[in-house]
This record gives sequence, C-alpha cells and structure tokens, in this order.
Amino acid sequence: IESLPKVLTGTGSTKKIKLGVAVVGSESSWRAANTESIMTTANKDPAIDLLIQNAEGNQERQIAIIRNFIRSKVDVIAFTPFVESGWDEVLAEAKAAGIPIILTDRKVKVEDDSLWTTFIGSDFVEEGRRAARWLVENKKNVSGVTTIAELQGTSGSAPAIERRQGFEEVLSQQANFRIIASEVGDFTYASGQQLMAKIIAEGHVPQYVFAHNDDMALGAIKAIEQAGMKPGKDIGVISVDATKQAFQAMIAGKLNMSVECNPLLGPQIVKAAKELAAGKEIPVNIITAEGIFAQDTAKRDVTTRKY
Ligand code: GYE
Repeated sequence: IESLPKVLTGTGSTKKIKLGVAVVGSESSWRAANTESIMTTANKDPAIDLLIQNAEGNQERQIAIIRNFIRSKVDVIAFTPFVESGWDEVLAEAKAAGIPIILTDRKVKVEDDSLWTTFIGSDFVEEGRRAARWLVENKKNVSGVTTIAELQGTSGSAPAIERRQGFEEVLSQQANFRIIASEVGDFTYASGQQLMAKIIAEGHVPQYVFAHNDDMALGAIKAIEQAGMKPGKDIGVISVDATKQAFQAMIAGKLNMSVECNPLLGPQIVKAAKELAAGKEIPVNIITAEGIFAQDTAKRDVTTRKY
C-alpha cells in the first residue's frame, strides 16, 4: 500500500504551500526583527514550507535567489527589493511561471505593475513627513533658521527616496528650515557614524540630524560624541523605525524622536501567501498604521516594545 500524503491543517489541501522569501540583507536591527518575524510565523505554520535566503545587500544576488525560487517551482515569492528599479526581467519570468509576487516592506518601479500582486509595508513618504512635522512643531516658538543634516538610506531604495521626499515636502512649506548637508549611506550604524563624522569634519554643526533609520542615527550619535558634543542637546537627532535601541537612546536623552516603522510583517505576509496560493484576490496595498515616539513617553513605551 502506498503511503498517503499527509493532510495538513489550515490549507484545505494536502500540499504545503512553498513560500520563497528573498531577504534583502542584514543592514539594521529593523531588518533583523523583520526577518525573524517572517521566519517564526512561517515555520510555525503547518501549511507553509518556507524557503528563505539572504541577498546581503546585493541586487544581483537577490535576482539570482528569485530565479532559483522560480526554478524550484515555489507557489509564492515574497521579497524586499533592495532598490526600486531593475526588476522588470526577473518579475516577468515569475509572472510567466504563474508565481504571484508579494513585495514586502519596499516597493519597485517597473513598467508593468501587473508583475507584482501586493505590497505589504509602510507609507515611507508619510514617515518622512512625520519627522519634519515634529521638527516644525518643536521649533514653532523659536526664531531664526533651523539647520539640518540628512543621512540618507541606501541610494535608490524606496525608503530612502520616499522618506526624503516626505521630509522635504513638509519643510519646503516652511521658511526657516534649511538642509545644510545630505549624505548617502546604506542604513547601517557604520555609515551613520562615518557620514556624521565627515559632516562635522567639513565644518558643519547642524542643529538637527535627520537619519533615515535608527541604526544610522545611533552611528551619528557616536560620531557627535566623538567630536566632543552632546547628541540630543548640542545636535538634536531624529530618525525612523523606533526600535528598542532607539528607545534606549531616547531614555538616555541622546535621540530626540523616532518615527515608527513596524517590521513585524510576518503574519500578514504568510496570510497573503496562503490567500494567493488559494487563488484569492487580495488588496494591492496593505499599509501598516504607525505613529511617532519621543523622549517624554520613551520610558513607558519601551516596556511594551517588541523589536
Ligand atoms: O527602515 C531600515 C532598513 O526597508 C523599511 O530598511 C525598511 C528600512 C528600515 O534597513 O532600518
């Protein structure tokens, strides 16, 4: 007697759903929390067979991983595009193979938007606006120009492009805010430290630093301290993500504010993968609701922080 295939709970079918996940890299603590969320959710779900690989911040490697998933005939592919462009070809291959694509956390720019099925993540433009609005609000009773240094994330990536866009959009409507330096990093602590040291060495002492993520902000905090100044006081520091480490820096008075960006997308990704594998229609955009956190409530908020 041939052994019968096992019936798995939750899927209504006997076959597990093969989900291929191409992680973008290991650049930040946000990413660590995001990858962990995907892995734990998928691994504890009996309906999912998870294939996961890390592109380590290299687009060619990420494309090769996706091609490999197509060759392995996975049912659904989820990936965080390193940068926005350059995906037309590989996504067309996935489409031709009938494999739906979930974009997780970052968006793509492709000629044909039918090459991907759904986007699950944050509104990065709004995150940039929130950072700028906080500055405007905090400077509203202060006369004179507020100078800002910007530390951008990975060049060409959706969060760097859109956070910058939202930030500038709000500040462009104000007379007294000036971005005096803007440097491109890669969302790592090391790049934040190096770029801030460079800005200071070039003779700029901005009133505020706007870093596109917490890791870069923490690196900048280090550089400010190394230059003999007090981060959070001599130079204010604001960023995006609101990770536990950012809360610790806020409690220490070194970081002034962080805009929330939630990395815990695992449950939504797995849910979407199951629905797509079952041939269901799902929303094109699934956007996470988020807020901001500042020093005044950091001590209280950190106790419930999950990442
Ligand atoms: O803000 C940053 C990470 O794409 C939303 O990438 C993500 C960003 C996040 O490295 O910390």
